[in-house]
Amino acid sequence: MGFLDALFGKEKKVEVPPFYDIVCPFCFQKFNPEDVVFRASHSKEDDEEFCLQEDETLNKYGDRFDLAPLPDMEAVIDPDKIPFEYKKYVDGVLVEIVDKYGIPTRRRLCPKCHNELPLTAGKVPGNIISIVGASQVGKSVYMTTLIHTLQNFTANNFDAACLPVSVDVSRRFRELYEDPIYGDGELLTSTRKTAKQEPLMFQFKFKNDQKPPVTLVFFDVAGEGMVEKEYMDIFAAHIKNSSGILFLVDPLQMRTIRNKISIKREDDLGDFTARYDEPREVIIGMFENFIGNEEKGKTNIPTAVVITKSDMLKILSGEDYIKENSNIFNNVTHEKYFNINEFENINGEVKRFVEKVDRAFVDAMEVYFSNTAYFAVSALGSNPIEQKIQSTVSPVRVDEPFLWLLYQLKYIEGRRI
Ligand SMILES: Nc1nc2c(ncn2[C@@H]2O[C@H](COP(=O)(O)OP(=O)(O)OP(=O)(O)O)[C@@H](O)[C@H]2O)c(=O)[nH]1
Ligand SMILES: [Mg+2]
Ligand SMILES: [Zn+2]
Repeated sequence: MGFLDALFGKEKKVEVPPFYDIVCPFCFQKFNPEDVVFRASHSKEDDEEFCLQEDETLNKYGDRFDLAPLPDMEAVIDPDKIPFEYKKYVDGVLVEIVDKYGIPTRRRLCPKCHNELPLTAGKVPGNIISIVGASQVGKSVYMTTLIHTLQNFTANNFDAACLPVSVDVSRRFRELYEDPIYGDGELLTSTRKTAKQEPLMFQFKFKNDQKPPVTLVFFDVAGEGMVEKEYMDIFAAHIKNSSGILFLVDPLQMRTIRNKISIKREDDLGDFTARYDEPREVIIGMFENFIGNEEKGKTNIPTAVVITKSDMLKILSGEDYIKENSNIFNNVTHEKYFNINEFENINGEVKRFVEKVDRAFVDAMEVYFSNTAYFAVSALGSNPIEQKIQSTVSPVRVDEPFLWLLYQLKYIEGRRI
């Protein structure tokens, strides 16, 4: 045993912090678990403090999404007013209080917006993964196939399980995303800016208890809002408090590629995005709203640049852009470890491709993001015709950028295989 080992004890225990800061998955403000407030679990008509009442804070939150005010509800209790012996802590986190009527409540609310927090908030590290990108780049479809793949394949490949945090999340994911795409072969309508954005939360839990679980918060933003100041005011907080960013770029939205593909397609029937914003505008929108305020005007949040709809690039193979036998078109499975050789190949190839077709975009990425890597995915595996998926959904490389983020966040190990 070496001198240092002897001094510090060989098995140096990793200190687990007693709690984690909570980032509210609704309004994205960050706070200490001690600062939560509670919703009473009952009401008393003759008590002004405990009668059913309007929750102005919660209504103000709903207002941003044009939601009608909610009916009167149970009182909000500030735990500061509760004596210590009436508070219950689990793993260092305040989880329950008993009110003056002796009735307990476990409904923890965000102090800033009064939405109810998930059970795990503050107990395990929460990681918001933001999916950003211009209008119609494929954010909603990608999120759907990514979550589907994580639940059905990836989790198992990494000795983990990926489960929705609540029955409500499970139902919403199935009804709004999974069933239309996997069941009916229908595409989704463009995500509306004004619709209330409820995050989809999943728990990625390793079978090895020593590894902390990861709470993943997916947020499906509306692309049309990404370049608008007002919309970004709300979402800047969310992106800023993310642990990782998936920055989606549609090759069909890059001018050079767009022209090439539209000539080559001739009378192919497949869908072709009509609306498009240059991906650089999304960076500028993000810069104005949060990156500009970061140290040195740069963000160090790991950011995966993900080229979507890679199936469309097949049309270009033969050109000097992409070879027919390119890695981009082959699905790969990362198992147990993040495969670093495979990663380096794809990162190099995709980055060279983007440099060729949109040098200015790569330059902008380099100026504002300090930790990036490049990927290419096809969420569907083929091009839909008239908003209908033609064959079974067969995603290509969809979980790779996500696994790179987990690797960057040190949840999984990387190996040269
Ligand atoms: N060829 C091909 N087309 C795709 C793929 N994924 C998405 N698309 C096409 O892109 C369109 C837009 O996808 P969405 O996921 O709805 O795009 P979005 O980024 O959520 O768009 P907004 O909600 O408007 O911001 C779909 O209707 C499909 O036509 C893919 O993997 N391959
Ligand atoms: Mg969408
Ligand atoms: Zn909140």
